[in-house]
Amino acid sequence: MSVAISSTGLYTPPYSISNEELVAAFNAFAARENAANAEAIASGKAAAIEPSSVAFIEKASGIKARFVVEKDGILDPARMVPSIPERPNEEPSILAEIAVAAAREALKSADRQGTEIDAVICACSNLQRAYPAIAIEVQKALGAKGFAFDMNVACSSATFGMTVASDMIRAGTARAVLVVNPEICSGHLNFRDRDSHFIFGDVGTAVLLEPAEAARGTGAFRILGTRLATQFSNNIRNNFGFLNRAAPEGIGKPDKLFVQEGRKVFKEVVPLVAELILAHLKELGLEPAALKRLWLHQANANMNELIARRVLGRDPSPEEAPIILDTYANTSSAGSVIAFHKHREGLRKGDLALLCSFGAGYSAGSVILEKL
Ligand code: CO8
Repeated sequence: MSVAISSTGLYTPPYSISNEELVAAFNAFAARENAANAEAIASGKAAAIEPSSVAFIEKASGIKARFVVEKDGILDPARMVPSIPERPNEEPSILAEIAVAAAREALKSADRQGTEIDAVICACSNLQRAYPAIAIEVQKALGAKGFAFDMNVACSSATFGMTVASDMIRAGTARAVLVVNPEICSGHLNFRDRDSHFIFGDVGTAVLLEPAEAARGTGAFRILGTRLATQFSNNIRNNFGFLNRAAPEGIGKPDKLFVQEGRKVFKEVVPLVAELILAHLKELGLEPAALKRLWLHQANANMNELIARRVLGRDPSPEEAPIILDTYANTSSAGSVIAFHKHREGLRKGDLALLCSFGAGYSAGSVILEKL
């Protein structure tokens, strides 16, 4: 039996922050800190915080703006953290809310009801709480049957989630599986860190998987194969966790947020991903030239160009390897799903394409698709 992606859904938060706005807030924060530490800086005991730059951000990453669930707190130089009030347990949690919004769009475009779903996987890089699982809250909100669970493989959560869903459908564990990817990256981004303050945005995506013969969506794709890879690295790390309270001296330190060695990540992940894709194509007996579209993880525009070039053996056209990070920034696991959601027109029945993620872990996932 073959499995298909029958539809997708996207929730885009209401606020966008341009590079100009973000850099103005960062530079106001830096000026405040430098003024407060003027003596230490003058005596060489502390280093001044260097200003951020719009031109640098755009050139180094391709990012021009990002969507966020809350904007004022991020842009307040005295705060630099989104302001997201806690909600009573009786109300939907924000992560479930944005997952449900994306899921409803996916259900609608596949002409399915929530009751026809028998498994929900919430696959994302930052879960709001330890338990109960966000996925179970989403399952209840949609009136879905069966079971639900959360999983986290950072930026590769969506492709790993799709692999699990596809395998479960083929094994008969479930029939229609929703994989949701709610990513509130602004909650784990250090907006006071010049090296990374521009990288992430918030979003929610959903992918509905079913047996290919049952797929009703107009933009459905058969999954020809999935291939996953992981390789341990400390170059992208976040030490936030339940044991922090057992070592209170570390609470609030920068390592409890997203931290990376961006250059090393770039250099090490590009070959890892290109090799994964090429090995996957070979395993399926397919030529790289047969790929009509590459929906790649959206972390860095230059990185995507390099990966696409290594796979295709030539420069990709903008249509072949669509970029959405200019307006969404890096949305962790949701990035390649947004690219797929927004840029899958123009393909004909039988055309081959690739959806691919890569990120912390390191982790990478390749999903080879055929247009139905
Ligand atoms: N403004 C001006 N100058 C700057 C800034 C800035 N904001 N930041 C750095 N610079 C300066 C540096 O100081 C440096 O100066 P000098 O040359 O004098 O030392 C110079 O610019 C160059 O700095 P870098 O070498 O750091 O810059 P790069 O060209 O490497 O670009 C990038 C930095 C854009 C971060 C790039 O390295 C990159 O995109 N790398 C890949 C990153 C990647 O793919 N990461 C994946 C992580 S995502 C993931 O796995 C999900 C995790 C879970 C999500 C968590 C949500 C928060």
